[in-house]
Amino acid sequence: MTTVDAAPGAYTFDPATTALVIIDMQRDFCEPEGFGETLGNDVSLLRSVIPPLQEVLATARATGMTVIHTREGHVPDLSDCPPAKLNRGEPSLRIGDPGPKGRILIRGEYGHDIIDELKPEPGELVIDKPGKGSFHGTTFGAELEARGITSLVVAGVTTEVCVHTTVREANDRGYECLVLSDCTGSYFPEFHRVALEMVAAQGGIFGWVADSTALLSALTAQEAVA
Ligand code: TIU
Repeated sequence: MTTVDAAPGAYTFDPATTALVIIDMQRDFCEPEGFGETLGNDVSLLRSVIPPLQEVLATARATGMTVIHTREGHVPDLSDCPPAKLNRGEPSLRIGDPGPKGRILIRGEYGHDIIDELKPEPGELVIDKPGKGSFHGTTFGAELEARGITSLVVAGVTTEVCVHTTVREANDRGYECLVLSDCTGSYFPEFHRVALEMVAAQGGIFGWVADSTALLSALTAQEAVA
């Protein structure tokens, strides 16, 4: 077992039954002219996540941890996008509209795919999800069960939306979740801070929070022993 110095206390996990889950590091959220920007956000705020997450991803791969990527998006005919999502707010372009990076948040389009810096390797699972959470409308839960995964190290964007929804869904299903504070990001720095506090408050009501340095030193110490 490996132990990470985390809030609200030590997070103990077995790397063999733990998945690194990278949420929605897609061009549509992290680059200009995608879904995030059409919602009125400054997407450059998410880019600080990339360097530490690249390091965590490299270490997870080197130590043989399961790596899972998710992508938020919809089928081309939008049959999996309810009006409650499609008609929300006043975006300059709606989901499915043609944008500079292809149709906004549509599977198969350039903008929908994961950024080059965090490109999945062959053999890594990529879960396409129609919602904010990773379990709703996907095979994510079944894939975790098939692999014997019991703990999730969660990174990606945005902290208070898709990361939070996934962690809440996972916690209800019995998974122990560690959220990486510097590998998650939001268009709203205040929401990021408070979202992380919400995970670890009340004795860890949804899970644990640590930065990537704490995770990496725990994984490195474990490698030295092995
Ligand atoms: N992936 C994810 O968080 N989807 C969003 O729509 N996030 C926003 O913050 N808008």
